[in-house]
Amino acid sequence: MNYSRRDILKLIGLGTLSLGGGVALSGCLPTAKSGSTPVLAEEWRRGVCRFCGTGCGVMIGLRDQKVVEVKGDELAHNRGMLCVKGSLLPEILKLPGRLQYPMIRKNETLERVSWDEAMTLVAERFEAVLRKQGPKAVAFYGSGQLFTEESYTANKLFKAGLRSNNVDGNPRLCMASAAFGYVKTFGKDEPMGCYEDIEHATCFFLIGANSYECHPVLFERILLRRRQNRQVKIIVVDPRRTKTASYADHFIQPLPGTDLLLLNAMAHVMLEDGLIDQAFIGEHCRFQGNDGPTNLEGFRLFLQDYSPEKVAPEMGIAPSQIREIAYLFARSKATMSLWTMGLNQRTQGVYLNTMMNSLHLITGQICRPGATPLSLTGQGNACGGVRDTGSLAHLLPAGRLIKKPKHRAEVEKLWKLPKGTISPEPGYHAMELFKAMGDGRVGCALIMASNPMQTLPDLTAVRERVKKCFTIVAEPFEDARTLEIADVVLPAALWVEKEGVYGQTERRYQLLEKLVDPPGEARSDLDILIDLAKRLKLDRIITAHSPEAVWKEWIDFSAGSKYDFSGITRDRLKEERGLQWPCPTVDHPGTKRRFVGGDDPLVTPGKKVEFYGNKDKKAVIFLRPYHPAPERPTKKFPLLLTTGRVLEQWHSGTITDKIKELSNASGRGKVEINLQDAHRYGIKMGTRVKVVSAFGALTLNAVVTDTPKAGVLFVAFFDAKRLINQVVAPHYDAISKQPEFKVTAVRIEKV
Ligand SMILES: Nc1nc2c(c(=O)[nH]1)N[C@H]1C(S)=C(S)[C@@H](COP(=O)(O)OP(=O)(O)OC[C@H]3O[C@@H](n4cnc5c(=O)[nH]c(N)nc54)[C@H](O)[C@@H]3O)O[C@H]1N2
Ligand SMILES: Nc1nc2c(c(=O)[nH]1)N[C@H]1C(S)=C(S)[C@@H](COP(=O)(O)OP(=O)(O)OC[C@H]3O[C@@H](n4cnc5c(=O)[nH]c(N)nc54)[C@H](O)[C@@H]3O)O[C@H]1N2
Ligand code: SF4
Ligand SMILES: [Mo]
Repeated sequence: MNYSRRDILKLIGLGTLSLGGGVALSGCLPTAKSGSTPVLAEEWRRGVCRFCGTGCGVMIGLRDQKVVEVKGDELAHNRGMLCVKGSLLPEILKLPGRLQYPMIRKNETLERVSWDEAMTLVAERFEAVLRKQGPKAVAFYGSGQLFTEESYTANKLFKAGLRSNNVDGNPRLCMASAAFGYVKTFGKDEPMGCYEDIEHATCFFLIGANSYECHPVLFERILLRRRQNRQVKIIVVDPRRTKTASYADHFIQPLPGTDLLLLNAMAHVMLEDGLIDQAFIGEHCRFQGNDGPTNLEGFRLFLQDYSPEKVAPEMGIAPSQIREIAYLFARSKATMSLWTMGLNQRTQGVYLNTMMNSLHLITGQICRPGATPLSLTGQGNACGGVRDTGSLAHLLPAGRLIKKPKHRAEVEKLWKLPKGTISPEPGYHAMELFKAMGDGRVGCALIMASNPMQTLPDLTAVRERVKKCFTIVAEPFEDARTLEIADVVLPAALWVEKEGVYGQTERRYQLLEKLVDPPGEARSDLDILIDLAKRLKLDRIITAHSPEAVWKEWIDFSAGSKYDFSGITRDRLKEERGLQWPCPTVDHPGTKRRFVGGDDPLVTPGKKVEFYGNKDKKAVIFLRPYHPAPERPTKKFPLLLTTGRVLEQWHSGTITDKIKELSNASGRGKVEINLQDAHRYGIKMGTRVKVVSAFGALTLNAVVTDTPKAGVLFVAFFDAKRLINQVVAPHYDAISKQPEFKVTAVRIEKV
């Protein structure tokens, strides 16, 4: 797979690829159909892409015990399609800079040691801190990129074994607002819809999602749907005219941080103009105001303040645009909403998520093929690995909460623990954890499959603070910025160098088998956790010692819960292209649409729709007042910085920035500035500018473009040598604790 830069640009260019006689419409490669790749593989095995939450099935070609090529799995949900990152998967196992052996920091430098020496020290430090400060002083920071078995084991080791609820991870930066949104509305987390809804929808509402670059295979599917049916409309809401927006039938370009005005105004129009589904609301919903229960009339009164005319000026858009999309959303045969970080990474992230659910409920655009709210998951295993297993500081497995005595008792029984083992106090969420690591409250922390010293907000302060804590980092690459704060480094296996299960956006679990050996002495995260459990004399709690055994324990645990996937056995995962839960028995085919009778086995027989996550089986419509983001343009900081991603790079770039073809195509980190602003500040293409906020500063080259709205700057966060998170503000949502990566007030200075 030797793509030149020109090839990559061509591949991601528009309409240049052949797809089963047709044309690929976005940044995807129809690799399964590609005839140009020479066939090298001796053997083909099934797997899953390690990158985004789309969770594409891949066929992995092996030769001489090495991965030599991949192609999209034609029988998986992605139907043979892969994006550029997926197509280059074989490269990720050949990258330079792999950590080969454990290291311990001695006199400032990391020095090679044996696994035994490293793990002895790790166990000693955990024990010492536990003895001195108790369970609240130890912590685990994990990832939506660990396998389910790994997150489950870490969660159990800490919450049951060490009695510490300090288990959190990067999904806090990513999915927390969406998870809270689902729980608030429907009583349980995880989307109800599925990818197949794309083939039924007639209106797509994409808000705060740049799917062309971040979920390319799904976006491709949306474009194909529109090509086949001219009635289909795409609405995009984004402060930047992204590649995604360039395909929109209706593009709304608000100022960052103002979306709740838009969603409330859409609801206002729907109620005033009779676009709602009274029968559906009456049967399946109840209303909740800030001071207690209310009703449709209460909702109508609340929305009086949100007429399009009132809110449009603050958003920087026209009132007619709001009316237009409110009608489209409500009147289309089937409306599917897709959203990601533009809504989640916001101080009103949970409000925005519940409001998205509410728009579907009041219009009855829900629980029918094509009609569904679908929050897109970022990482490949944030849903299956972290949300389902409850690996966050306030959660317990399968939709349970630490603060509920009944839930703790259930988990104690399932894990065969003495009553009262699980601490009733939620642990530190990510933002608090990294404070606690700095002020002595947390003395020993294990970080796995995340690179927080590049990806947390308010990095200038955080990087200085955390040096105090004894930190262990399990990581495959020697240049990950988090290694700078590590006292112990553990070399980790990557992707198909180990075995495990991924669970993606549409509740589908898929298996990845181990196909090659990791380099040097690198080990899987599961092996590291099991070793640690043994050394801490907790092997009576961590009894499952292989991915297969952990999976068996986990599916048995899920039996009878609202997350029931006890029918998703390892054997079935080996045979089938993933399975969607609920799936309570081995002969159950899995559930495409949750809460829908005839499809979801947990719905009472005879019912068409049942929101069984809540006791009264109703979904909740909340009245959500808009508050401006804490960061607003001021005289000193007149612009708004928003941050995010580019197609070719994955997060902190530890993997993708080493793949020449990808890093060439993306270029270095830079600041996008609107033509108007550039003119005002005398900035040209390539001018060196310093982006300054109240929290930090960073110098970058400018790119003058019409992508961001006037007054808005954009910087992607992949570049390890240009840490934009030094500039990003520390604010977070009061409910989900998810940081507001998308809105920071800044100024620019020419350098
Ligand atoms: N290529 C690539 N793909 C990825 C990833 C990656 O690193 N690289 N990461 C994966 C992960 S973990 C995630 S979470 C997803 C993220 O997927 P996305 O959320 O689609 O990606 P982002 O670039 O973070 O942000 C999306 C858009 O939100 C817009 N935005 C900013 N502020 C606002 C606002 O106030 N309102 C609205 N409506 N929009 C706003 C930005 O301009 C941006 O275009 O991508 C996944 N896929
Ligand atoms: N400014 C800004 N910052 C953001 C965001 C944003 O939109 N704007 N988005 C946030 C979001 S949504 C997310 S999800 C986070 C992502 O933040 P991170 O998870 O911190 O970013 P990654 O680069 O994916 O870090 C994963 C690390 O794990 C390593 N790794 C890969 N595979 C394995 C494995 O199998 N085992 C182990 N032990 N290590 C492995 C990688 O080399 C890498 O160092 O970033 C957040 N930060
Ligand atoms: S869309 Fe996501 S899962 Fe699919 S190939 Fe691309 S990065 Fe991998
Ligand atoms: Mo994410």
